[in-house]
Amino acid sequence: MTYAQKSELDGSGLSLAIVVSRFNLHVTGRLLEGALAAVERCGGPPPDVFWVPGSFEIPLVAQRLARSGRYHALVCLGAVIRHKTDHYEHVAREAAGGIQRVTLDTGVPCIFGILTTGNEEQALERAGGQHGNKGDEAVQSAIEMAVLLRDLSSG
Ligand code: INI
Repeated sequence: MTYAQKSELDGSGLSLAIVVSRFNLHVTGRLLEGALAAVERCGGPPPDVFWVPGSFEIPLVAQRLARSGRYHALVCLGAVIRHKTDHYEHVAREAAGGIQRVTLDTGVPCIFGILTTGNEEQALERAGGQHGNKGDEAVQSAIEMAVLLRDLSSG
């Protein structure tokens, strides 16, 4: 069994799309920056970027893009932050479930790069702060999955 180190990830020849939520833009903009930097570092072509109003809307656009056949993997970015009501719970649950459903229905890996945090500080810590950048990590997962599925198809 081999385990590819992150530095070995090779994004060349992979077509990626990023679906990113405008809600909590001060966080999601940083996730997108991290994601774009990761694609470039891994040698991938610039991904197509699609903005949606909120994380709840991500699965529908991901479904359309996955069905298009144009992409090896999708990266879904958002920031769901807890507030006083339970609205947060519904958005987070439906976004996660919808993204996984698109993955399993289409066979195109859709990476869950949506932060779900108890407050804004925790979100910023994971969007280029002391806990790294989950946008960057999401791209690494997307490339790893795209390469794995390509290898499985050719084997
Ligand atoms: N969308 C988010 O991406 N993050 C949130 O924290 C959030 N909260 O908490 O309300 C949020 N709501 C909007 C939602 O995604 C939809 O855009 C909206 O409900 C319209 O369908």
